[in-house]
Amino acid sequence: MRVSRLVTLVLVGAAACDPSSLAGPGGTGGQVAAPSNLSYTVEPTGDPDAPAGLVLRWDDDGDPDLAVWHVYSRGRQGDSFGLRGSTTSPSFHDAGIPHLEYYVTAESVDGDESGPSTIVLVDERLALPGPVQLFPTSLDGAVALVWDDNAFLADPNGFSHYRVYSTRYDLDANVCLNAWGLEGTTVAPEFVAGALVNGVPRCFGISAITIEGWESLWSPVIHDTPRPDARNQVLYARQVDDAQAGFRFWRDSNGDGVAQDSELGLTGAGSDGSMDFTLDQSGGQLLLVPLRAGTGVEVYGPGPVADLTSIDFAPNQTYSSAPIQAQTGWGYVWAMDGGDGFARFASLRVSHVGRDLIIFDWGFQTDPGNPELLRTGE
Ligand SMILES: [Ca+2]
Repeated sequence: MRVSRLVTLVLVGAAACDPSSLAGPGGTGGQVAAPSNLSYTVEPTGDPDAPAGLVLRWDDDGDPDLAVWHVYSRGRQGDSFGLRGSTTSPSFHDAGIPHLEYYVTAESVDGDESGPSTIVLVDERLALPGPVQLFPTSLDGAVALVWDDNAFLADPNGFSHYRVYSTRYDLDANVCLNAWGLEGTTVAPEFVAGALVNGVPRCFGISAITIEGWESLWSPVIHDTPRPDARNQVLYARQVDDAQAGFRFWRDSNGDGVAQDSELGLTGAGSDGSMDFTLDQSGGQLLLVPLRAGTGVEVYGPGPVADLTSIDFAPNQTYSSAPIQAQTGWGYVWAMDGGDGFARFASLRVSHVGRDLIIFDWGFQTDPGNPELLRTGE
């Protein structure tokens, strides 16, 4: 067996790269058909030049005469193909830097080898461009990341997903420590890295992955520090994560009529009718939807506002319970039932509208009936 394989490799080496001229010991006929639908997936590591390996897959035609498949590869065009391995599974894991080209043959129980499958070219040129810009937003115990979707736009059919990496940041040395780990993956160009410790800075970088597994260069690496704040509140659309889709400015849990810190800025389920509002995906927009009886909202002013503190006063008007579109940079004023015969007013400025979530700043006037909104909910 070993002798016949060596003879085969010599013949293959003389046969250049035309698949029809590649054959096993049994020639191109054989008792079993050549494998079909050979494809590959690269295993990304974070380093575009050093994938962890590659997985080949092909169809199992169920032929009872089939004994084993043989995988052949070569590292460069012009080299001869060599046997990379044999397997009884219709897949093959090749660890390390992948070779350039692969094909597979089938061998029958009688030792007859089929002709070759088509050759797959493992082409790192399929890799997408890295995201050109990455923007962090400090959150309470988390960091929200948004980046340019240029990798997806470069090849929507070849794009698979993004990988988000993070590591510790050394504030004194102003460097990201070399202990990068995978934070998560996402299809949308946005990600919230959660369960972070407030006051501890972290570095982040993003790569784009093709459907073959090719990894792009990274986005610029940035660092950010999560911190407790009444700004940069994240709310998800209820269709995406109902448990984090509801927001209530103030809930007087202890019934004393006073707004303690722990009663302010509460997130909960978007399906919970006691929340002030939820976020709803509708027709490609994200809508702020008042929930609780007595809660209404109106846009503040004729256009975007520079900051939350630009919303300094709740206009004397009717506040509608109708849904209203969340738009980046725009301000919103809320009126709510304080439960004591007086209204409560709140301000909200949307700083980011994504596909599945919004980020916003908010302020809440704790003084019953007072429409002054400059004081934030911190
Ligand atoms: Ca209270």
